Amino acid sequence: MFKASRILTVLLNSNRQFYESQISVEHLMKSSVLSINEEIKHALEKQYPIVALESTIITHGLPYPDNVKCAMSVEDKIREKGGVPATIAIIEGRVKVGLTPEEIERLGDTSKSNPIKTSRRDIPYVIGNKLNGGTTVSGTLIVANKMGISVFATGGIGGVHREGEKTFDISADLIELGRSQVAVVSSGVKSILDIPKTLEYLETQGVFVATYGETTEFPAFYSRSSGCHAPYSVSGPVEAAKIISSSIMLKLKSGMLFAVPVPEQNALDNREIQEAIEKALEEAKECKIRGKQITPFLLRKIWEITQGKSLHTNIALIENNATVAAQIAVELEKLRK
Ligand code: PSU
Ligand code: MN
Repeated sequence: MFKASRILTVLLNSNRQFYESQISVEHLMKSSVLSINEEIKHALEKQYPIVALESTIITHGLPYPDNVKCAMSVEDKIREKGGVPATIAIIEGRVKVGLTPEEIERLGDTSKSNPIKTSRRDIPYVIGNKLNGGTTVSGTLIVANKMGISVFATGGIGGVHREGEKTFDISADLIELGRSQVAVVSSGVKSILDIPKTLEYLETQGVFVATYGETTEFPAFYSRSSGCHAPYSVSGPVEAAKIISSSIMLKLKSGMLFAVPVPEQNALDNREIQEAIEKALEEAKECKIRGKQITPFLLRKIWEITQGKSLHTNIALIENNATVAAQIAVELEKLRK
């Protein structure tokens, strides 16, 4: 009896958390900084399995028009599995949850939209000046968390950069993951970063990290192996959903990272990609590229060096992560009902 009432209290609290986030969202909407499209509003109300998507991939990660094509195909992958995609971006100073195809096209044509790569610290500037912003993983996590969206798909998250101990270049993604009740599905982090330090930092921030599938080897984005191991490995969407649900019930309020290796047929040869990365890093050093410019710079260089191969792999892994995220979101909603 005692046990049952305790469980009920926990359940009520987790429901309350959902309503609390709704109340603050209503407040935000009145202030006109937030705009949720009708499909997402309906999905939130009905508790459909929503998957959040970031938009820096569109504005700074991939070149136009591949970026637009990719953003659309990723949404399709989510729908195919019964999920509802919510691409998040800032358009003319309003945070948009769920973009129309026209909005994706307009934002993606970056020579016209002039988007700002938007992490937490950039949000007030972009909104205050009514600009366009591609939200990074950290920027998107803030919005998804406020909306009560529990699953989020992307390609790769930011991390601790190589020589981070000297430069202090640690992505805001890691800190935001530590304080958002959202599960991110990604292909790990790129080996342009320091993967062991990134994993250590995630542990410090209290982020649950697991690989998805048979292995515990943490994937390195373009390739399936990094030589580093994640603390856990989950077998599939049902297990992932149970773990996410436990975190929500306990109101841990910290994020989770499910690292999905790029599908075998799309993986790049480890040596080839390492060479491309080394070359790109050298060029970045020569050109004195720093701060928020470094990730987009390296992505572009690697794409040039591999003659477009890395771009193909990048798109394939995002699509695959979207499929996995939708499957997890579907299982999670089953547990909530
Ligand atoms: N990794 C990619 N493609 C990307 C990014 C990372 O393979 O587009 C973007 C994501 O939006 C991520 C951001 O959140 O870069 C991290 O940037 P920084 O390292 O400046 O925090
Ligand atoms: Mn940085």
